[in-house]
Amino acid sequence: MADDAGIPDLEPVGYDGPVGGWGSMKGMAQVGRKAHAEPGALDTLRKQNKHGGTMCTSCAWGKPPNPHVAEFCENGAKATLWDLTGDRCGPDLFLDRSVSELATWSEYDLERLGRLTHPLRYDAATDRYLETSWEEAFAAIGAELRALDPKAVTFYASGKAALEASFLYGLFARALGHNNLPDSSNMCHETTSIGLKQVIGSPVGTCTLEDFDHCDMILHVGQNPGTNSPRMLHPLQEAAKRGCCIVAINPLREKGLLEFASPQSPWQMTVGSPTEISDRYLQVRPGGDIAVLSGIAKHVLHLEDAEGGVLDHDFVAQHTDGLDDWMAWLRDQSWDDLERESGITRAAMEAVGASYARAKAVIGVYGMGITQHVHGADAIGALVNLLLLRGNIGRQGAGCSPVRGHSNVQGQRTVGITEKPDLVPNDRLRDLFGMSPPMEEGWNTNAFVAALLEGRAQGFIGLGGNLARAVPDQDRVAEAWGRMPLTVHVATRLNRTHLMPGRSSWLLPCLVRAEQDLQQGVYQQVTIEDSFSHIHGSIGARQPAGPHLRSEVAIVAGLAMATLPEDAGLPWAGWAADYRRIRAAIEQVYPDDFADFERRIDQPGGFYRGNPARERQWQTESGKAQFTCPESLDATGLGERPGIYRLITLRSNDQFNTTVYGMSDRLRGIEGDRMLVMMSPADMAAEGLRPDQRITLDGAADDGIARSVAGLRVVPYDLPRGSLAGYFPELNPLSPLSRADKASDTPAAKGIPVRLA
Ligand SMILES: Nc1nc2c(c(=O)[nH]1)N[C@H]1C(S)=C(S)[C@@H](COP(=O)(O)OP(=O)(O)OC[C@H]3O[C@@H](n4cnc5c(=O)[nH]c(N)nc54)[C@H](O)[C@@H]3O)O[C@H]1N2
Ligand SMILES: Nc1nc2c(c(=O)[nH]1)N[C@H]1C(S)=C(S)[C@@H](COP(=O)(O)OP(=O)(O)OC[C@H]3O[C@@H](n4cnc5c(=O)[nH]c(N)nc54)[C@H](O)[C@@H]3O)O[C@H]1N2
Ligand SMILES: [Mo]
Repeated sequence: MADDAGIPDLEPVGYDGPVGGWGSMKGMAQVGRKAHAEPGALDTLRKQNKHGGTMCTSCAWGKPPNPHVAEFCENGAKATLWDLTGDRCGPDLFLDRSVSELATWSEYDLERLGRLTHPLRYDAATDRYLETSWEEAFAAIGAELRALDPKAVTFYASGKAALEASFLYGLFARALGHNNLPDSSNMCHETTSIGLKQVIGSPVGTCTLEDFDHCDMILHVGQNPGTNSPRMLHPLQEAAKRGCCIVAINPLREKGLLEFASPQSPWQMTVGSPTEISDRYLQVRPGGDIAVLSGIAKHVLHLEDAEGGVLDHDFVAQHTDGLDDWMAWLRDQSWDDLERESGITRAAMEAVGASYARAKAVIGVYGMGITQHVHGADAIGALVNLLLLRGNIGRQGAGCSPVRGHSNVQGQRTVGITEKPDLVPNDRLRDLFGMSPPMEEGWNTNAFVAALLEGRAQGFIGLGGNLARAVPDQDRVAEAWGRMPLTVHVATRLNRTHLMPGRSSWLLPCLVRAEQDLQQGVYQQVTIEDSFSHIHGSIGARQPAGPHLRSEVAIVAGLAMATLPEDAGLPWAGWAADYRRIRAAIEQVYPDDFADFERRIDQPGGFYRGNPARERQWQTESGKAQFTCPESLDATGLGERPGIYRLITLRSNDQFNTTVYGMSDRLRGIEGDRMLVMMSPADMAAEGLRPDQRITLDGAADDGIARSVAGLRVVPYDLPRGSLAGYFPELNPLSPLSRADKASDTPAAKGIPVRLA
């Protein structure tokens, strides 16, 4: 039953309840039709996330060694079909349309134009992007880059480019003389990179995919698997069938989680039946996670006092630091405060605490719901405090599992995409390549935005992404962006950031991962790292979308050669000719992670680059895993102010970040548009609002800057009172640059203070 886009015929990954099943098949087919996907796309899907195939460009969920017949999900299929569209956005299209005109189009309409096919140069006189040659583009960009102060140049990376291109990109920046390497991770799991590292000494999760087969409790905090990592539904379903207790902590009752949080499993909760579902689904206030996790922990400590035998005393004594201080802090937290800040009843927190005290192996899963807060790192600390009490890190079926976003975002950091020079093996770069890497800290995403707004940013290269739309203070950024003398984008499809040209602006079209990457007559393989620190080979089999496209590796190498002095001594051409040489260089620079790299790529399920925290070696300041006291129970840091709502910005089921596939948020039952705000019926009644009424939201940050988004349709939704939810990137003008996680600078996209205009 393949439809006219030649799509289904294959079952999506294992799960066939309401989240997967026919609904998702339909969603996929619709995108397939809309994307005008090429017939060969089906073959790519068949091999997606399997050994010898292409690794999905959607999320970073693990790729099992024994894949399902179809190891892809609805949204992974959408991403592939979107990449393999038959539509082309060639130079002709720009002849009829000025850049100013295109800049008024929506993300959705722009991306639907299809794949970029030619290198393009912005012509200010006609306000058009015009066809150019690679030679002209490289030479002109190289000359511009040489003329600029390298410290005013930014190289952004958006989590998709594979290890090979990312490694070269980092080297290029350092050879040019800057560490301005912001990446999408700065807006995403930077809180993990800093916060998790502080408490367990590892900047990444400690679990592997197999751990999900052995846990008997999952604390699932602030992550939406049904939409953002649908292949995770399979292990969740298996776990639920086994009787694993799954506790969801989320202000929205997300469909993908509700099904598992239903009280059908044999696990018995301690609280009576009418509240049973919500006891497993803690509908926390935005930013209430520190309070709820601390409340759960408080009850665990109470049970230890009352009954004993709850804490893993050996583990705590041998492996942790700071327990006494934290227990003293926790004793001071009243249940009233914990209830008020979390919006969860004491009974519910105690019920989960009692389950936790009995569970043998617990995994703490989390996502943007806790990382994107002013006290996000403290929320991660609160989750880790709880896990440490019973030694739930560093053994089978237990651990901490941040669900990463972009398919190679974790890997980009592993191979040097970072603004922090102390995360880079600079000595090896000196020894191996004769480089003098800069030692000053560079710009992360927020620092770049601040520099941009102050007129200090002079040149921008984007290896993918749509940065002007993804950052906070979108309106202010849009005004400033075109003032940069140089903007360059390596991209697959047109987006809004491309349409904010600087004086010298270039669009460089690249291959997608599913396409053949032929260099010197040999099809090249690339590698990516998933959320579980497993490295996978990925090979593209589809014909490229046009003869002029180049690989990201070739483009980065081309730019580097055109910019750096010839005697800089880095073998760019040789690297671009044979990616095995890049992997050999990665292995030399990172021997611990990538020993025997080339051979191990062939391992089904990827090879594990290891994680000391999993072995209970804690690379923290104290040398132990750290209990920590949060600065505040309220992760938003907002407190209570009359008339101020906490706005959550999140993803629909029909988008990948700023790439909007359609207007259907199927799992939330919302269809038709994205300019909306979800609100609890009780708050609607209190404000005198009707469903579908259009309202304006004003920003309410106390930094004196006016922010506003108009024309938002009110959608009644089951949310805690005082909170609102709507879509990223449409609501980003409301997100203030001044509000970010204190430890990591991750924008606080989940607790945005707003009021109704
Ligand atoms: N299909 C698809 N897949 C994707 C993406 C995509 O856009 N589309 N994006 C990718 C990327 S880059 C990333 S980073 C991930 C993002 O994946 P997620 O981490 O799931 O990110 P969000 O969609 O922003 O949703 C976060 C969840 O947190 C909840 N939440 C909001 N505020 C709070 C809070 O204060 N506390 C708690 N406990 N929960 C809260 C929201 O209700 C929502 O369920 O997904 C990746 N995968
Ligand atoms: N308010 C709010 N803001 C947020 C978030 C939020 O939850 N709320 N989430 C944040 C998060 S978690 C993230 S990760 C960022 C995302 O920020 P970005 O990573 O900057 O944005 P994307 O939408 O993923 O980038 C999409 C563009 O990448 C290009 N592209 C697609 N595939 C490829 C490829 O294979 N190669 C290349 N070179 N280019 C490609 C296309 O041109 C496409 O238009 O947004 C952040 N912003
Ligand atoms: Mo992300």
